[in-house]
Amino acid sequence: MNILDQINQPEDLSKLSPEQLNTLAAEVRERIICTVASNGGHLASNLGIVELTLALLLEFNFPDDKIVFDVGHQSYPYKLLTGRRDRFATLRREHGISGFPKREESEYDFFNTGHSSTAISAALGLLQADSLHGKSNHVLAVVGDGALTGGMALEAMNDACQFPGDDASKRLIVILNDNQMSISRNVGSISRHLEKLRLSPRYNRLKVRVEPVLQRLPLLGRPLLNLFEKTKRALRGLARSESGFFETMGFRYYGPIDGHDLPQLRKHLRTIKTLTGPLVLHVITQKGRGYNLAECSPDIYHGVAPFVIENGIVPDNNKKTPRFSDSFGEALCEIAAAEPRLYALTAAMPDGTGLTEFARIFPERFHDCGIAEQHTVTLAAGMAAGGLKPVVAMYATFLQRAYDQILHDICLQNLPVVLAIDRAGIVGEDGETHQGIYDISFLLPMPNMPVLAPRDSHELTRMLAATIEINGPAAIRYPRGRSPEYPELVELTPAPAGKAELLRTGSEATLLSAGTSARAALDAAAVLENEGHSIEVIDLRWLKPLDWETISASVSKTGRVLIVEEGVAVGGVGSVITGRLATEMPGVSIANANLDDRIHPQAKREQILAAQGLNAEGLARQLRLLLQK
Ligand SMILES: Cc1ncc(C[n+]2csc(CCOP(=O)(O)OP(=O)(O)O)c2C)c(N)n1
Repeated sequence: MNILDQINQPEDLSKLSPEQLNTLAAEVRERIICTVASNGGHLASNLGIVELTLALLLEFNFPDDKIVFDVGHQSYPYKLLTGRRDRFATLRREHGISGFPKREESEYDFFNTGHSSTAISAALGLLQADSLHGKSNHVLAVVGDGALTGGMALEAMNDACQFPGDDASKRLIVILNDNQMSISRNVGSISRHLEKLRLSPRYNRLKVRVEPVLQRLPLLGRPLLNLFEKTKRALRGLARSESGFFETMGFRYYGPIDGHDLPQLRKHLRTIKTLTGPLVLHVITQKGRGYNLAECSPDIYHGVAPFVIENGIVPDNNKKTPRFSDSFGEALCEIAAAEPRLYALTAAMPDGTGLTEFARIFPERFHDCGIAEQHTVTLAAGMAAGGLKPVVAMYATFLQRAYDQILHDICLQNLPVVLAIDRAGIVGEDGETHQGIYDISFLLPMPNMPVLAPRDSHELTRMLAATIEINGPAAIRYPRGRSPEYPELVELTPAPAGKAELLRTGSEATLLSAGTSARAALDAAAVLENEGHSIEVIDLRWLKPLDWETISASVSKTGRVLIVEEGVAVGGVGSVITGRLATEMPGVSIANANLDDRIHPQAKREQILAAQGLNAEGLARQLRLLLQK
């Protein structure tokens, strides 16, 4: 039996020799590569954190001590070694092990994460609670160099030193897992500062050896004590000049140390455990370590779909239509060639949002702000106020961070910023922290903000051009993955901006669909036609302002309406239309197909849509019920 299969809890690690621990590290990597190759998931970050995870589990006493993984996408080795090995093959599957920390999954998970830069705040909260409960354990926050660029991490560091009696923050240990990468290369002055620290480790190595001695000073005689006090002050002064950022924020800084040298890691962790914090241990790791392809291209193997281990290729059987992100990127390049005021922004997701090519062609009109969604949105507003036409490309789930900035900085000033909202709708295996299902509900109440949803990539291209013409804000939401196809609509002339579009005529019920739900809507209408019914299908296109003329004309003809959207029920376009029909056209039979007001955990996108009745069969079911009214 291999070693990994004998590790049922962290205590089992302490029985292993250094050689066995090295073998175990290799086995952990192999298990992660095999599982991610079959289920998809975050690969490179997990391969980079194996030795660090082993060291933390060996030197701290979880669950008495606690740990919070920032973002949480690097918690696979921790999961494998904290009693979840047997279920690890279910990673990211329906009812399986989550790809992120989950309190409901294990007593070793202390705080759920998924969005970046929350770990230090959460760790401080856990510490404060433990202090008030009379406990004196440590709480660790494992934070990547990318996550450290997020405003929340900096707010938490700023706050850490002012807890009552300073007791809680004294036991706060931030493990800075520096692999020099966010998803893409890390950006900004913090990243540059870390690079300086990596290049000048000499003094800090000395410090980690000297500090524990200095902390025992009161045991020494007075003259020696004074001498050591002076030395200590001098050392601290030097520390400030070299590791200035962290020391200025009130943290003791140690490192940088090699994150793949397990004995060294353990030695440093043993030392810092005896010191009073808050402190930062700067650990250098290599993203993708142990899988050559991921070492060479850590960005590509940050998050991957199932792939072939031998060559890294992701089989894709459905290359017929483009990915929405790619269509967006291509369309933006075309528009930018003719519109010199156009400027593209992203918050650490240039590849995911399809902006890589734009950044290459128009480097002077592209900016990656790092993991800083709030700043990105307000920066765009500032650019718009200065006469530019900024387009912010962001995943729906991360745009949630910038709610107030959209309202306060864009909408209230009616500034021409286009929000290109990628991964809108169900994302699937990343689970509840990443579902992009709230954007319709939080954007519809925003004054001045049109909200558009293309049914395919051609529509996305047209809508992008239309919104850039608007002299005010606009949001376009489109889902993850490839565009659906509509062979039955090839003859259709594109509708003008602001208009809904009749996709199929019918007389017994109207199916109003938002975005790519049009595909399932047309399929459901075809099913019902086979059963002898006549269903009208209208693509709303603009969820705000609504094309009420087209909607009301159809509904007054059919007397029945089913409204479909891939978003939560509360505050969605269905609720807006339902409310208006109730007052303006009483007597109409109304049904809604959308997402229940509850958490939607991980599963394949198609599984979740089917469970929520948002596929063709589900809509056909709802239509049959509606036709009985
Ligand atoms: C608020 C927010 N924005 C964007 C992301 C997407 N995201 C996931 S991991 C990641 C990079 C994190 O970099 P780092 O903290 O250095 O960890 P690494 O992946 O390098 O291990 C990003 C941008 C996110 N999870 N949360």
